[in-house]
Amino acid sequence: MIHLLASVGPVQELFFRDNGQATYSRDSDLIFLGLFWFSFVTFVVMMALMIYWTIKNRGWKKGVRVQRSASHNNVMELTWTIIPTLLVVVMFVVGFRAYARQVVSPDQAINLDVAASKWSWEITYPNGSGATETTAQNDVGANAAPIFVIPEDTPIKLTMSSADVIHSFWVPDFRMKQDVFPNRFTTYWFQSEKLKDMDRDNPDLDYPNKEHWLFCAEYCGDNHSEMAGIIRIVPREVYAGWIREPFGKDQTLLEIGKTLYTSKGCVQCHTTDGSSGTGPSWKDLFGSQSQYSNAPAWTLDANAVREAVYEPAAKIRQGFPNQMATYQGRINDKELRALIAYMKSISTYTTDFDPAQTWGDLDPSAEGAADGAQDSGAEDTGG
Ligand SMILES: [Cu+2]
Repeated sequence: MIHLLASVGPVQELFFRDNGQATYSRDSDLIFLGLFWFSFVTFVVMMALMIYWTIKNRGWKKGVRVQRSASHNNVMELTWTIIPTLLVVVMFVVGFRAYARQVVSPDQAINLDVAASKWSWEITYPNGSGATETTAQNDVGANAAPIFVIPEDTPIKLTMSSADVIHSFWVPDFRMKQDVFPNRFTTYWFQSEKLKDMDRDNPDLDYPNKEHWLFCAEYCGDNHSEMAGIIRIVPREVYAGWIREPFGKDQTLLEIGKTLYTSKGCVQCHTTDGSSGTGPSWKDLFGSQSQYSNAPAWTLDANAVREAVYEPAAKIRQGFPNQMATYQGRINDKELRALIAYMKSISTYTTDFDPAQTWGDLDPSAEGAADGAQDSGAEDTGG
């Protein structure tokens, strides 16, 4: 009935405006606006009747005797019990069905892992890659936000966990948020929309695309308001191509390191201009002599960086808290090398930095690995 009403153009425009993007954002909008307008109309009618009867039956007319009010009326009492009960049952059924659609993901959904940490979002794809692109610097507060590509018209299931405190995955366009906890998985699914040819949220891309902002909806510390990302819906063949080759072979390690610095969340604690942050600045860090509060001094070489990334508590830099979570399983070897290239490029203690080294240079015999990624990519986008 509600759906039938909502399909009439002007009625939809006035009462069921639908700006959502996920399959069930329509449910949410229908229920919210349906209840809103139902309450609005009920309120106006009841207030009008009350005022009318108050005036009509006022008891202070001179010479008119005030009537006793009725003490009991079975028909009326049954009516005002049964009708509201039925209305509440309808609200429950409609709401519960929409809720069930939100929480139960379809079997054929693509599974993606989401890791939240102070203060960034990471999505890990079936090929092991994360975001390979970010928004412009200063787009969200002082920082850039990672861009996550998602194939169009596909159910996507996110399995989420947090490395530190409670965060909340919130995409306003999808009308849903879900808390993300440490030591426990929560899930979230959405159906990406079908793209129309004229969809160009990002006009710089030469293919249709839709972009949805992702935020953290659970206050989680200093940079909570900058914990954002973009869900970019792209055509399936674009997604398949990206899964095959997340970073271009010709991209330099330096370029990729800069992207990863933001997309992996390093930017939230480490500056690159020497100013202080939660962790030491990367400016002039690589190759420098480091002082630790729980270990002897050490020259910060590639292995020291690796240890700091995968086992951050092993050596705590003097003057800094033991706050970093491990990036084991979240940054792979190649990505680490790209990050090191970036660190080298901004350190005066570096002697062996080659700015021309490319992603493809890292493994010249990558044929086998690339084929593997292609297989899993094709499998996952086929449905
Ligand atoms: Cu958060």
